[in-house]
Amino acid sequence: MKITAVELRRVELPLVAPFRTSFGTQTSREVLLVRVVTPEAEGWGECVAFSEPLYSSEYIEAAADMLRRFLIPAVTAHPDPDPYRIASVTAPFKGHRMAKAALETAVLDAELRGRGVPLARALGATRDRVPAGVSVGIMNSIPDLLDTVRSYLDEGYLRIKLKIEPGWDLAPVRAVREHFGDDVLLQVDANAAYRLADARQLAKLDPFDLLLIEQPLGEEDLREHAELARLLRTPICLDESITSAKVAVDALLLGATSVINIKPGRVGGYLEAKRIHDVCQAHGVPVWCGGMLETGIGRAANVALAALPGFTLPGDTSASGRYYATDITTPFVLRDGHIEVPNAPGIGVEPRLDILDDLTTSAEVIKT
Ligand code: SMG
Ligand code: MG
Repeated sequence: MKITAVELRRVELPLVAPFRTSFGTQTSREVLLVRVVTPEAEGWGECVAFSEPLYSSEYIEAAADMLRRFLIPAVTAHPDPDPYRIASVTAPFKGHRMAKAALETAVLDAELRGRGVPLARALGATRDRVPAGVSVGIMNSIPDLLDTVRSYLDEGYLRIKLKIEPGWDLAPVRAVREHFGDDVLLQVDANAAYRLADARQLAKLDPFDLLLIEQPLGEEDLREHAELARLLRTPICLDESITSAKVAVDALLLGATSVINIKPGRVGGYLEAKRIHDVCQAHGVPVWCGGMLETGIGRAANVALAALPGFTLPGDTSASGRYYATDITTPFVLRDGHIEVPNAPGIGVEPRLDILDDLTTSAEVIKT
């Protein structure tokens, strides 16, 4: 494989509605895209880092710097930067998994397009559509929340995830259960907003039969999550803490988690994400595909991953319209509560260049 150029492009898309979590409110999404050019094809990768290091330590400006100064030079200097070799080429540079994932995905996309192979097939997908869940932000009031949940259920979403934080946990869960019943697949996500001392409060969620509670404690609190798991009936599902297949195995063996949210960006790419899927599947541990408000580029790849057989719970793989009035690819739509898996080569979608150009805030091409 030969890479002739790599483009780093930053775009900004307004969100259809503000999205509030325990760590902040977002009204637009700034995205870093990586485009890899080879003689045979072009490939795209979306870096899932946010503008600020509030979800995790990574942020867009750092990812761009990392790519420009270290990752792209190392990969393009390699005589044969095969996608399956990228992770070992970038391994000497510590951390920055979201930056690494974006580059690996772009190279993988280019390679698969060159060979005419869809990403879903390359990863071992067994389905042509995936069930869609939706993540619902913290709202100003319970009536606002109920209106929002009602409209998502009306659209056909098959699972609701409520963002929670201290002061917004029991009341929203109770209200949603009371209004929409016990059959709704319901889970909550704290984005690390609690401490082990909050175990009693979190145990009050037990009677509501939630699928899981996502990342109640801090990213590095594996032992505390294991302790908390012993105090709750609701299964714990780690998100932020799971940064690799190795950490996933450690967390499972410690009893810190019994379900895993797989986000390819957080773990360094789709190949590592598949490893987590494989080890979880072998041990009967359910996994689902997380979301980072991706554009159609990142969403296409996530949906391909979510079509693997071990993804037994609906993911945060919502339709494009949940986030953006205008997406940079043909929008993903909800049909019967499901999203179709792209079956064209590579990630299977093309950016709409006119829209992409309109939303671009900066671009740089690194020639090799
Ligand atoms: O892409 O639908 C999406 C967002 C899903 O809640 C979501 N993601 O912790 O799982 C998570 C959050 C991280 C982003 S919050 C701005
Ligand atoms: Mg989460």
